[in-house]
Amino acid sequence: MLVLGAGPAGLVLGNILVDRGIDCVILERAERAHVQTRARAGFLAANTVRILERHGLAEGLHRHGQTHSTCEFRTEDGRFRLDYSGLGQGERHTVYPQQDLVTDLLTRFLERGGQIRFGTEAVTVRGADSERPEVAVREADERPGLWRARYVAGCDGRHGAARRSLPAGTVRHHRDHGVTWLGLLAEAPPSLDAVGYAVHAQGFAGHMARTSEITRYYLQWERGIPADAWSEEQIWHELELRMRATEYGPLRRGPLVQRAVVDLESDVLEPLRHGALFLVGDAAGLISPSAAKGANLAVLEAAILAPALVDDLTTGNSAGLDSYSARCLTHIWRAQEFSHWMIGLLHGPSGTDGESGFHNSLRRSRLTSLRTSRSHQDWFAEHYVGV
Ligand code: RFL
Repeated sequence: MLVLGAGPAGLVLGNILVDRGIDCVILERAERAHVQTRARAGFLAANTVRILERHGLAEGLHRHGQTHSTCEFRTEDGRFRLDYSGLGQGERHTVYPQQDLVTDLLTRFLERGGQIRFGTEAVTVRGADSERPEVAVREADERPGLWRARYVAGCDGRHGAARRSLPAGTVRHHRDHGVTWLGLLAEAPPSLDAVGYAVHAQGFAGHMARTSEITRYYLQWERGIPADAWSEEQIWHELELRMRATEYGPLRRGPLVQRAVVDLESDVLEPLRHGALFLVGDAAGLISPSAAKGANLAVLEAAILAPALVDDLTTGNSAGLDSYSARCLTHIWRAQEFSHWMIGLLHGPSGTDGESGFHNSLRRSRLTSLRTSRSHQDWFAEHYVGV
């Protein structure tokens, strides 16, 4: 079995396969240090934690992660909080930085006897319609190489080799939401004990804890402007303005140690299986970070694919592989729907969404409904923390 990419998808898949005795090699383009320090997600859904527990992969997140269940909305009509542990299915998030999860998964994979080749870039997947597909690679020393396996899992993200190797006729549903965020990591403790969503005439601002010393902030950003265009002082000033710090308290400032411009885009590929090639995680579908679903979907899809591969490779039962694409697409589209709804909740009009007054009033009405309607809050909680 060949797995392309050592992100959450590839490492969860690799761990389950190796644990079940399947011979599995992960090919990873980056070096180990890079993979273990790439800061991205942090909010793990309750179901993600259950999956990781079931496969003996949750020790680190239980030891160092923090449970979290409150979000706060700050708008022109005041602020309100939702404690979603008392709503919907009564579930919580676990906050655990993605790079720490990836480090745990990698350590466990190697302990279980899995093989991983860092610095090895998959270039193309050939022969997916055969019983012996092959992956052409660029090895760490730049020399070309070739790997063969019964199956290939494309867990190599949106720009990976799996996507580039898909046959004609693969459908890619794509949406550019017309909104851009500046993602920031501050070396500063969280400023509030909740996820903060600020809706402001100047644009959206967000606050999300990562650890007791690191906080993620987001600032809605003009597309095309580079991440370093503003000074730290300008950024903190804008965050405080949009988060209404004069009314609700100052932000705890610290050096901004990471800045990344993220154009909010979504796509879904259909189908997710092409013969012996399977798409998993961001390679299967990209989801905007507005509802923190990407890493959770990646883990879920890997946990659906792994037992199906084990069944096929050990007993010849291919039913799980046959239904992989349809099963995952159901989850992916539900997450996309919620994520899309969140974008509408948090932003002003964009692109072709039409006249601003109409859109703004809709958004305000949506927020009022969320503040006042218990059934709307239950719906929100179920989708916000679930995948
Ligand atoms: P990854 O994590 O991108 O890993 C893919 C791996 O494949 C390697 N690779 C290749 N290897 C070999 N050959 C090639 N040709 C290759 N091309 C690429 C890469 O080096 C990498 O190691 O994909 P995966 O595993 O599918 O996991 C997806 C998640 O990483 C992603 O969805 C999340 O980070 C999205 N996301 C969030 N998701 C959440 O669930 N909760 C969050 O709070 C959250 N916050 C975020 C996020 C994404 C963000 N960005 C950067 C868009 C916050 C941000 C700012």
